Amino acid sequence: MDNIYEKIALAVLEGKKEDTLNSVRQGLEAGLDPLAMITAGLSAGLEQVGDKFECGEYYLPDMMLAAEAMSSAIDLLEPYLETGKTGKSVQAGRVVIGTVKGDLHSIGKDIVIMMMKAAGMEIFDLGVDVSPERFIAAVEDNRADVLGISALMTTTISEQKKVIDLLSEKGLRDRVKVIVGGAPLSEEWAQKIGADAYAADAIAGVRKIKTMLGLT
Ligand code: B12
Repeated sequence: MDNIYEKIALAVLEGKKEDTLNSVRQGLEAGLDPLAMITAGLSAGLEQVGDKFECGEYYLPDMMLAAEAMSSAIDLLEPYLETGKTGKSVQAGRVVIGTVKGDLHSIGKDIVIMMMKAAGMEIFDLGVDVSPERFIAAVEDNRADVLGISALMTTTISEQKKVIDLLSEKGLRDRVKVIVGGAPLSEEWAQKIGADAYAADAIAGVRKIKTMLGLT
């Protein structure tokens, strides 16, 4: 079974979409947990892609191919996750979520969204490259309980602070819980910018939201 995770990771690393999809299908047939395929297979492969990009072994097109392979596999897995986890959907919070301005990374956010939906939360996905003003307008318009802010680059995480500062400026800070996420972040960063919570991954994110909303 470990072998399938390795095959999935390798297919992502090599940017081979069809191989990735075939290995994931194989995993489903073998009864592997879809979430484990995401974490131990797809994400593990993408992590290595990031490392290779950082040391100059991979270029942008390599990273794009890997991202495309991963996104297709996530689309394939989504229905299995949603039905597998909760069965009946229970409303458990209204969440506005997006990736900050200047940042086009969507994969992590989309996994978080999938897990939130599986937990019965209502999601308002703003996509990527979202300005502070759009975040704030969406919080107001959708009467959000929670605002999720994703940022994947050291050069864009400061945008998270801008969103939280604007919330305070508009007098909305007490109305909504803010959770931040993204690979370069830390608990310390979240505290420094005045977020209510930080989560290192999608599962922790859902757990923290439930705790913040008093649902557990
Ligand atoms: C795939 C990828 C891309 C794809 C993105 C495709 C897409 N649709 O998302 C493409 C090819 C477009 C891309 C472009 C670029 N990228 Co890029 N990319 C990556 C890569 C390899 C993987 C990111 C990813 O999807 N990880 C997998 C997911 C599952 O993990 P995750 O995003 O961390 O999300 C999890 C948690 O963080 C958390 N989480 C995330 N968000 C949130 C939000 C909330 C609310 C919560 C609770 C939790 C949470 O939960 C998620 C699931 O568990 C990373 C390397 C890395 N190790 O991160 C580089 C990386 C982020 N990219 C990098 C760079 C430099 C770029 C470019 C500037 C390259 C260039 N020269 O153009 C551009 C920037 C474009 C832009 N303006 O945004 C650098 C950033 C360096 C830095 N400054 O910090 C990295 C770190 C690579 C590296 N090692 O150098 N990239």
